[in-house]
Amino acid sequence: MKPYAIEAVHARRIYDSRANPTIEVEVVLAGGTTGRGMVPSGASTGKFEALELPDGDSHFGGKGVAQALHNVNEVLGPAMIGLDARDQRQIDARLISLDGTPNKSKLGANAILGCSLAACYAAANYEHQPLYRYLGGAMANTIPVPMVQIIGGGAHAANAIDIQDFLVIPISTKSFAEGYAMVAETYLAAKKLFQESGRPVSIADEGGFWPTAFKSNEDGLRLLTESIEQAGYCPGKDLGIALDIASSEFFNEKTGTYTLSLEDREYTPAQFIDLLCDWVARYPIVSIEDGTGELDWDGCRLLTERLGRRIQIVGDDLFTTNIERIRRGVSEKCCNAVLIKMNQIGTITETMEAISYTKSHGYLPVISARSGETEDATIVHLAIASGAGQLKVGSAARSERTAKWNEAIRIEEALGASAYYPSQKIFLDSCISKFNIR
Ligand code: 2PG
Ligand code: MG
Repeated sequence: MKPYAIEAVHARRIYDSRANPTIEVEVVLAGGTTGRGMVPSGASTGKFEALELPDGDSHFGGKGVAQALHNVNEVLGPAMIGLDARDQRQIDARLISLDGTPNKSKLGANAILGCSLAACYAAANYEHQPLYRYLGGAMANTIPVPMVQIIGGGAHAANAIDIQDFLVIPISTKSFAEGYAMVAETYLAAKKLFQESGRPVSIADEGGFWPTAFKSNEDGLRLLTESIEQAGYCPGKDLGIALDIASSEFFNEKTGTYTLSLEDREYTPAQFIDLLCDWVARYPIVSIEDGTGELDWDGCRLLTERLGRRIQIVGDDLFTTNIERIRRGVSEKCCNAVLIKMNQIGTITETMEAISYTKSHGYLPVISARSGETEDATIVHLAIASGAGQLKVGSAARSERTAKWNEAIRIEEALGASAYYPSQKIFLDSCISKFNIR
C-alpha cells in the first residue's frame, strides 16, 4: 500500500460536554500517519437534520452509541481500507453510498462524520499541514468574527427563558484577539451583574449564564446591553447583539402560533415578527437566528422582508446545512445567512459544498458548534479554510468552547500580517446595507 492509503479505522466511545456518549474515530495510514475525528451533538435539533443514530435502549437515556460504533468498525471502516486519504470527495462519496438514505439514518450521521473527519485529519497530517491550510489552500487567511453566547436559555437551560442564545459579536477591532478580549470582558461583567443582583444563576449547556429569575425575555436584552456598558464598551459600536431565538422549539404546528412561556403570551407569526422588529429598533441587535420556526417559510419571508437589509437573518433549523433547503430559502428570499453545522449533514464534502453554495448566492455562512461538544477544534479550521467569516461556539467559558476560541487566536498569530479579520465589514460588504449600528 502507498503511505497515504488508509490501512485501519477504529471507533471508540468518548463523552461530550453534557456527559453524553459520542464517538471518536481514528484512521491510520499505511505510512503510519494517524488522524482523529470527534463528533458533536445538538439538543435543539432541527427536524430535517441528518440522523444521529442513538441506541434507544435504557442506557444514557437512549443516547448510547453502540450501533454507531458497530457501523464504523464493521461497515464503514472496512470499506475505507485502501482509499487514498487525500481524496476526501471519494471517501465521503463511499460513506454516503454505503448508507444510501437521504438523512443517513441507516448507518448514522455521527458514524459517517467521525470517519470523514478522521480521514481528513490523517491526510492533513500526512501533508504536514494544519487542517485550515490543507482544506483551504495557500490563500486561506480570514479569521472568523466570533458570535459568543453570554446568556443561555431554551433547551440548553430547562427553558428558564424561551430564547435560546443571547450573544455578542465584536465589530470594532482590527483582530480576532482584540475582539475576543472585549467578549471575555463582557462575560465577566455579566457575571458580576448577576452576582450583584443577588438572583441565583446557573451555567447553561454552552457555558453562558442560565438566568433563574428573569421576568421576561427582554430582561436578557437589558442585561446584555448593561454588561457591554459595564465592561467599558459601547453597545452597537464595539459589540453588537445576536439572538438565536430557536423558535422551532415554541412554534405550535397546529395553531401556527409562537408562545413565550415566560410572558405567558401567544403570538401569530405577524405579531411575533412585530416583537422582533421592536427589539431591533430598541437594542443594538445585528443578527437574529431562527426568528421563525423551521416549518414557517411564510413567516421567515416576512421577517427577512422587514429586517433583512438591516441585520443578519440566519437560518439554522430551517436549512440544516442542506443544499436543497438552502436553495429553497434563496429562491423564496428567506434569510440572508445560513448556520453551518457539520453533523447536520454528515460529511466534510457536503459541509464545504453547503458553504460554497451559501456564499455564491450572496448569503453569509456562519460556522457553528453544537450544544454538546468535545475538545475537537475542527470548526475553526473549517471557518478559515472556507473563508466563511463568522464562527458561533457557545460561550466564553468551559474548555470545550475555549478549545475553539484559543485555536483561532493561535492561527491568527501564526498567520501574522497575512491574517485578515473582517470585523463589521462582514456585514457591510454583504447584502445587509443599512447595518444596525449606532
Ligand atoms: C443552535 C445550537 C448551538 P444545538 O441552535 O444553534 O447554539 O444548539 O446544538 O442544541 O442545536
Ligand atoms: Mg440555532
